[in-house]
Amino acid sequence: MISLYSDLHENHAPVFEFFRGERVPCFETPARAAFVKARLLQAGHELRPPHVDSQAVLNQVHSARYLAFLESAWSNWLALAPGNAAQQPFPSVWPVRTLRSDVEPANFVARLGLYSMDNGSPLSAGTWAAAKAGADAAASAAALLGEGARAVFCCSRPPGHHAGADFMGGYCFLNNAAVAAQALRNNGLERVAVLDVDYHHGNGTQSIFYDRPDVLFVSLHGDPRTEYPFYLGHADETGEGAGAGFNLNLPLPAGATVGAWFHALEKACQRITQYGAQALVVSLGLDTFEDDPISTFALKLADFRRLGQHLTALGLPTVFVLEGGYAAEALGINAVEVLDGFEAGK
Ligand code: SP5
Ligand code: ZN
Repeated sequence: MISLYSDLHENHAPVFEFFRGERVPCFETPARAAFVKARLLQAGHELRPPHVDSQAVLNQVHSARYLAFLESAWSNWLALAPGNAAQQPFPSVWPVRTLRSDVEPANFVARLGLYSMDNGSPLSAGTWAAAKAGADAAASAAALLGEGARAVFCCSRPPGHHAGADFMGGYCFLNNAAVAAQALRNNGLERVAVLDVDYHHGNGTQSIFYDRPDVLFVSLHGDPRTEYPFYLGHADETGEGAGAGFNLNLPLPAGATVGAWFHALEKACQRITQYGAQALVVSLGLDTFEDDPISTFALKLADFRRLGQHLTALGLPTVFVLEGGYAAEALGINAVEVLDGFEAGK
């Protein structure tokens, strides 16, 4: 399987996040993708750089003002104070309910809050370049499928599935899975399915396609009553308008068994088959792993191979996009196990 990889991800190096009011080391690190890259090479996978500019597709899935903000954010932050290069900015105020989000403030931190769902996605010097390289990988993967590839893996970070049309969050800035799905649509496929198996609900991807029947979004994840992102991902979210019936959430309680997880996966796969998807985008989060430091599911190495086998049985051209997974050393082994399970079939 071809894997797409760019060193530019290293330039997005978040230092801290917040946990219960304390600054703690950020779980989303450059080492994550380095471990995956190393394991891909060790297992004999071919690595290529992204070769397609995603800008036109980004303009379809994200708002113009959000993209303009994100691209200029670091230079605007540096312009605020001479010492800012050594600090990473966090938002501290958000336009929740009754407050206006249509008027963009001039104040940088106020704009950061306008375009953020949490204070857990620190910006760094290379955030735009890293995120753009990930989006380019997603667009490149779609192009390779158009040329006949059976499957392509985007070994990219930061992840993307929490990023909505006009906001960042959950370590995510640009929604790579949405870029892949939209690029496949642009290539002429009529029905594309996104299957999100990250521990956390893919709120950004869901919201981008919520009113559209041409991209089915299916997600299995920790129940948002107790798990991040908390404010989306319930079973009663089924789509709206023309998209009614084209969104399927399969939340599982924190601590759910591996058996329950695979039962939900089977339901997800049945829905994708019934939909008649012509291609599949997998938001491949591996934070369902038993040793993940921020999650509560219990998948083991062999379960990731089994996941790959279930996905290949769908018989669809498939783009895999790396999302979460914070047991960094195991991440590469687990990710490649999914890909090898997919390639080996049943
Ligand atoms: C892409 C992705 O997986 N994003 C996840 C973002 C989660 N952010 C909130 C993390 C909360 C961490 N809680 C730490 C619990 C440690 N016991
Ligand atoms: Zn996650």
